[in-house]
Amino acid sequence: MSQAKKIMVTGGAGFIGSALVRNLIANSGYEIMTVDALTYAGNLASLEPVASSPRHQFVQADICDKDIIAELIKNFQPDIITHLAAESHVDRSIDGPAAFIQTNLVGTYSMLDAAKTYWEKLPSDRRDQFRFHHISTDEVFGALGDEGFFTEQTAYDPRSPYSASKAGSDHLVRAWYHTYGMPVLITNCSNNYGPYHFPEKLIPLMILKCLAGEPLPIYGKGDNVRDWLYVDDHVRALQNVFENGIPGESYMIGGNSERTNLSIVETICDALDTLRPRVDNQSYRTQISFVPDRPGHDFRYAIDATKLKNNLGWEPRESFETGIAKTIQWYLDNEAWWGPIVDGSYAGERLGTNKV
Ligand code: NAD
Ligand code: TDX
Repeated sequence: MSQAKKIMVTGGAGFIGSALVRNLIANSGYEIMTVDALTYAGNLASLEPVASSPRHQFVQADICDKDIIAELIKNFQPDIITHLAAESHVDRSIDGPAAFIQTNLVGTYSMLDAAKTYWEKLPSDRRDQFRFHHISTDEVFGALGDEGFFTEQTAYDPRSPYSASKAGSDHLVRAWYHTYGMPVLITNCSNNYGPYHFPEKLIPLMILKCLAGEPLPIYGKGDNVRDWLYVDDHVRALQNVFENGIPGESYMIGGNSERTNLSIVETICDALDTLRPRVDNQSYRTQISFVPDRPGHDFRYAIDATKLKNNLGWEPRESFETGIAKTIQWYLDNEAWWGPIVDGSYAGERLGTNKV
């Protein structure tokens, strides 16, 4: 019997990485090593469902530490590296860009360098099969107006410290393909949402602020648009790409679910009015509060995922309505996961004003 294929997942204690690990352990035969520094955004509780699996191991390590990463790769002998570790919150990048430059740029370089040293020494059949899959964002393409979509051909035009650092990391990954021939893949996805999402991002933040009876801070007029992708649809796309994608190519992943921020918050309020009515029977919409805009706020993101659909047969399964219903119910049922975050160092205060 042939050995199970091995995947190293960086950032696997984060929101998307942990969804990838949980899904792969539940639905495939892969053996997985999760590598994560456990920053404020990493949470071992998100890996609880796979904690007893003999096919999963967790290692706490910083991707910027090239020697440790090289050692981990050499010992584990992965067939695939999926690279998700990053600083991921735009607002934090406005207040403190340094960590974004360090992890997203220096850390990605460190991963590429360690992966190349390993890949070059593999026997030729395993060398050809090896994949380095870099997980990136649609934010590298800048902002859209009312019309149009991002495609694989869209020119890079990042505007925030976060998106600039992700754009730089994409360029590094592509350079390792063109210069050294390393078999890389890049995916650029839109805004994810779903269970285990750290409550500083729009959707989980609004759900928990509703429940806490706090104001719901909407930046500007709430008319900015995002294309929402349910996280389990995203991880199905990631598996499809690292199994079937063509090295050197990139793939856009989107949810076909454009919504204004205000409509997202109103949807959450209306759902909670039914599922968990306020004691005073007022609507949660009364908590909506318009606050000064995010500096440099990109107006609209929207993805054309035709390439992924036509070439690899992927489409999202969740509509926004089904995905948001599952997400809200998950937060109502899983205070054991978010309670310690809210009670801990994270205060849910406004970030991204460049005043901290
Ligand atoms: P997240 O912030 O929830 O998780 C990031 C994880 O990386 C955390 O577990 C953290 O501990 C870990 N990490 C951070 N710095 C590290 C370091 N130096 N060494 C090792 N581990 C480190 O992020 P996410 O939302 O799960 O995003 C995952 C990836 O997907 C990121 O690369 C992000 O840029 C990209 N992405 C996210 C979205 C989204 O909507 N969440 C959309 C597009 C792309
Ligand atoms: O309190 C808020 N009020 C508000 O109006 C917050 C936190 C956000 N917003 C707005 C800003 C954005 O237009 O909601 C929208 C979504 O904001 P975030 O959840 O912070 O996500 P965004 O900035 O769009 O970036 C996300 O999607 C792309 C992820 O955090 C990135 O990692 C990913 O690359």
